[in-house]
Amino acid sequence: MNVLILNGPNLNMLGTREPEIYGYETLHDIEQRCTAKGATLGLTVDCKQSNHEGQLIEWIQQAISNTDALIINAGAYTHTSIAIHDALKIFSGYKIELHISNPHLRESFRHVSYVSKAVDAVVVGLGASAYLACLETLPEILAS
Ligand code: CA2
Repeated sequence: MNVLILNGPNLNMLGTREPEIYGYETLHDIEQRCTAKGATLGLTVDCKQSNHEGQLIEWIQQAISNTDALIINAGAYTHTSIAIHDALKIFSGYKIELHISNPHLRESFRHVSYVSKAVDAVVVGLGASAYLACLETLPEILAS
């Protein structure tokens, strides 16, 4: 089973600023842990990050043909991007929206998610370990 983990704008800054919100782990560390965890679960995990909306859409489109599940933290595009929403609707595999923080406890502009309307599950507020928690759920979900 192939899993794609997509991270959007500014998430390449994880571990360098605002640790009280996003923790101390870098994206590189998180991605390494995800790849290793995936291997123990029989999942091939590919991790990508971009600050560009169009690049994220390209990767979602490419995943259509070869990916079983997608975990996406679209960053601030979550709250603005109908284009990412539309791309996710086309991807027919299992889709999880993930946020490290809980956007519902933050500014009101973070309370709307265009991503939520196009995914199977939403995980918020668990911190960076949410990526690993999502991976752990996937073997059972993909087998059913
Ligand atoms: O909680 C999340 O995972 C978010 O997707 C993070 C986005 C934010 O716009 C969403 O509302 C919720 C922002 C990512 C910015 O990441 C940074 C990491 C370190 C330092 C500064 C920003």
